[in-house]
Amino acid sequence: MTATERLDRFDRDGYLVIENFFERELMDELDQLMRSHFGNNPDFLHNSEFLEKAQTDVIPWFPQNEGVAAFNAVDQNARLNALSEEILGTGWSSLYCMVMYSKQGTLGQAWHQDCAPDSPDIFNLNRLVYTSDISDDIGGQIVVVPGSHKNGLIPVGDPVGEFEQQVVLRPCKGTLLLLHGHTWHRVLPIKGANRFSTNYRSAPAGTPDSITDVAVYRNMRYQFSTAEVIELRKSPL
Ligand SMILES: O=C(O)CCC(=O)C(=O)O
Ligand SMILES: [Fe+2]
Repeated sequence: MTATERLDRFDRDGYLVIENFFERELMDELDQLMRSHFGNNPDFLHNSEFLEKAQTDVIPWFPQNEGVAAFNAVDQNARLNALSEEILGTGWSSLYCMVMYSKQGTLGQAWHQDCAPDSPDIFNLNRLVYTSDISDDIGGQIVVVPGSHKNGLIPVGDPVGEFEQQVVLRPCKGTLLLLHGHTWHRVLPIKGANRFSTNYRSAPAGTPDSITDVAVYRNMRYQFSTAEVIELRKSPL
């Protein structure tokens, strides 16, 4: 795919999947680090209100804040940075790296937008890295609604209901998923094994660092820094 084709597709769909983007050796190394980190029986960091309302079972880890240098190999990858610049333009910045762990048997993640689509030009770009295969046996597939980054707020409704136009993605080990922060997305329940994904969030020049502090779910807006539901969303009926 040429740079123009990649950009057109990202602009049309609000996401772009590139298989075999990362070397298997690096994926193995990061996968090992995550498994040993979460092996020590992690505590759940979100409060139970979040768990209950968001129907989201994820334990985050920010390895770069703990100086785990192996994770720098992804955000120092020249090809990833060139691709990020194609989408975000000059002066873009890297926000943080977050590993997400979901235990076998948990709910996955309800539909959401990573940031509010209040203005079309203010958004984050997720750069998701999969260090092991996501398959139908294991579950944890990521579901997106193509083009929804241009459709404003995700409608109020069933947090885990289906959209007619949804597309189910099953990223393999080494896949890069670029996902616009306004795109409607969710993660299906985790059945066969523990699930890991790693997100290197980024944003265009001039975007506030707090861009991903408030996510929009179909039943609420949730602020992570204060662990608060800041708006309950209800249908007007
Ligand atoms: O883990 C995934 O595949 C997607 C997670 C997600 O929703 C996100 O990183 O914003
Ligand atoms: Fe998300």
